[in-house]
Amino acid sequence: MKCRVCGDGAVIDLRRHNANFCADHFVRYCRQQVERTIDQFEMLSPGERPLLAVSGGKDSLAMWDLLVELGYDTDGLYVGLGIGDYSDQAGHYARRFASDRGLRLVEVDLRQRYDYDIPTAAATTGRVPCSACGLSKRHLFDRAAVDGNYDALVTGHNLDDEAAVLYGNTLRWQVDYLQRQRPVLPAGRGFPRKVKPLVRLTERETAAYCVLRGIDYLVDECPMAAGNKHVAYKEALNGLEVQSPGSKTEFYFGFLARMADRLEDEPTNDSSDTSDTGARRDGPTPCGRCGSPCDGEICSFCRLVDRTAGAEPVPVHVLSTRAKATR
Ligand code: Q46
Ligand code: ZN
Ligand code: ZN
Repeated sequence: MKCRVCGDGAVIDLRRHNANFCADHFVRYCRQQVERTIDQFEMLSPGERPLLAVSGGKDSLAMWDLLVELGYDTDGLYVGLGIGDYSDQAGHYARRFASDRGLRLVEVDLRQRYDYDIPTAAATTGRVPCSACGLSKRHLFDRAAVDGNYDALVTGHNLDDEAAVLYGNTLRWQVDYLQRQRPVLPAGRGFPRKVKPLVRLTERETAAYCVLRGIDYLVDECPMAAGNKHVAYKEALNGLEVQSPGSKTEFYFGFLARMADRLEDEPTNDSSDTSDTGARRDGPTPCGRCGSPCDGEICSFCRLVDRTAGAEPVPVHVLSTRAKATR
């Protein structure tokens, strides 16, 4: 197996591109893919200062490394979700990455700052853990990006993530979600610009990038993700990809090129759900409690805090066992 560029021994084969790369040229390929995505979708301009949502996993740490390599002065934001050992380890990887490279990592710990954690919020409110988690993260990331005067909020969603979300939204014809499924959402109405520069790289590629760049990341999956529908969608798409390499790219980028604009003026099924699926944003009224944009008087984050803060902490294993049993 030889590198397509230099002919040296290759370390990775990318069937969807019908190409193999040596370590050097694979790293360059990743940078080029991210650079191309940033340019094509006008995500960031030279000199802009982004805030990156950091989880301690391969995607967000690869994203951080790539942004810094491309010259963006990028700070990270880590939210401590209180998901037992998983969160402890995630925080450790995020902190180590930042301190080894002299980068600035801002931290918000849900338990310390708001007196709740994700397992307890899910148990108290009856929400699916990922829904309580997505709502919390979205609120805190948006807030930090706006309050910190960052030019954009960056997330490390990769091609597998976006194709799986698209698959789920298409299965249910969630037009309102599909309308918002773009790699760039412009700033406005109190929200920051949101960008996803990693959408041309797959999970396998970001993992390989981390290994080749010497980036240590949390390999374990979140215990709350067991049975998550997105895991099933990813598996389905992986099956297709084996049969027909390039399917995920065609599905996602084909949607952006040929369908996203057409859906713009479609009437929606107007769900006010803000689960982590690309749902619409709340309306423009400032929340009476925290000032964030929201539909009613109090935003969904403040309502979540009201319902769960101070509740008896629920251990992770109770929730993850319950989630597996009910899915
Ligand atoms: S951390 Fe949170 Fe993910 Fe865990 S609870 Fe679900 S959403 S799976 S990215
Ligand atoms: Zn090479
Ligand atoms: Zn609020």
